Amino acid sequence: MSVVFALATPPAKSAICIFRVSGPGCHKGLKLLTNKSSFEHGRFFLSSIFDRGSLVDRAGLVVFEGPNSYTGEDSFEVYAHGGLGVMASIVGAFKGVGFDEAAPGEFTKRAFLNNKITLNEAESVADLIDATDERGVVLSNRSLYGDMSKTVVGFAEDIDRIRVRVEAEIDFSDEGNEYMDSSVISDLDRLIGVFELFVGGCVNKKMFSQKNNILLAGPVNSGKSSVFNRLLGFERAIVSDVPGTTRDLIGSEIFYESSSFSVFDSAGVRDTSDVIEQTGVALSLAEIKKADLVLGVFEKFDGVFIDRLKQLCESGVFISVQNKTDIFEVDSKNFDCCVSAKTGSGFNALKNLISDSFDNNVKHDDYKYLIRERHEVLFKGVVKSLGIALSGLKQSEALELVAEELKNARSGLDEVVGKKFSDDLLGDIFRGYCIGK
Ligand SMILES: Nc1nc2c(ncn2[C@@H]2O[C@H](COP(=O)(O)OP(=O)(O)OP(=O)(O)O)[C@@H](O)[C@H]2O)c(=O)[nH]1
Ligand SMILES: [Mg+2]
Repeated sequence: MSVVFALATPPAKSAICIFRVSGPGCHKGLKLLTNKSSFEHGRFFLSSIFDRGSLVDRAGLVVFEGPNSYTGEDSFEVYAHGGLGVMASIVGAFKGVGFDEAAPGEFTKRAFLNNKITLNEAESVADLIDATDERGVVLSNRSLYGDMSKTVVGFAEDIDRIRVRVEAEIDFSDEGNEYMDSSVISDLDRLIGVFELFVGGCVNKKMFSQKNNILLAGPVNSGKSSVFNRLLGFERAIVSDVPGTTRDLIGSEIFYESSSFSVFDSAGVRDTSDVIEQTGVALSLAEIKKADLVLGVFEKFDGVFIDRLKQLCESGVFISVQNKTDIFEVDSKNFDCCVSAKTGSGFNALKNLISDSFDNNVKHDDYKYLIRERHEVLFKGVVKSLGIALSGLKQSEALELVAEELKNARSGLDEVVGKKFSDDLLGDIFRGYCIGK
């Protein structure tokens, strides 16, 4: 393994930047960079860093000795001043002592290859970094630091124990003895039940992170773009008094309390002869069907229009919002929420409504672990193999086939934790990581 380095913080001007370095021999390189002959391990200290004799920065350093490090290798971290010039100079200094630039996810990949973490835990590291709200953090942490790997390995061992009993059965029958341990069937039945319960407690990241799409829809000129901007806290969409200003979907993220949402502004719905606007309107109508939450923005009550939007809302929740309450009379009888994008009045109530509607929708406490598509496919395969094995046992089919299915099930679980993996799989998993993780 070579010595690799990477910037672990974004490549932008900041108070400090952090570099990570890992690989056998990296401490030798650090001696050249610092002119020091030894280091105290696991303790923060200050040191000058030199590039071929000239001072680059006086920085904080922590040195780790393998296997007691993130990667399991000798490694160290540098906390330097966060200037772009300093960063470039440190990169030059590292290259000068023969360190190589790390690939995305290289540190976590090494941690996996050095048995510091399982493959699904390595995946959870990326999921934790990807998480944009508290729910994602809670679930990724459960997969990363909880007992998910241990549970999966436990199931694999339980399957093995049953397979050993089935194989003993095969040996018995080879010797002409008829011996059927009926508890094998009930034990496998019970195991399948417990495993299915475990799988039911897992939520696919794809499904989970696709939630929380909010769409602003309604008639032209009702102030959708103004409400959108006010929700974001900055001027993202163009606002004008010309009806039909917004022609396209405009998206952004909002963070409220511990949640984040994707919000989209859309073209006002009206009959128009303008071809571009027609396309925008068609897009709005299509998006209403897909959104998790539609905020129908109106100036005044229009029951027919509101009903039309509600009907289009196939899978999501609909909230009717009256805007421009600074110039129109507040109509709280007919609207779920009354706001003024101009003055900001009513926006706390609107944000609470949004937040509550998702809290009711996505009960993340129902789930224990955040998993990926790869895990879901493997878990489904395991359930299928166990089911075939069970019906094989019940119908006294060839026990060799039953043993084979149990082996397949075990192998699926091995792939989840990474006891079995291919280079292609590792490539696919780590390609999407941040540099420096
Ligand atoms: N008085 C008042 N005017 C508002 C308010 N919100 C928006 N407006 C005005 O209403 C006009 C239309 O606002 P937009 O936000 O562009 O409305 P829109 O619904 O996005 O319009 P289209 O994209 O054309 O469908 C602009 O002149 C805004 O300044 C409000 O709360 N009070
Ligand atoms: Mg608009």
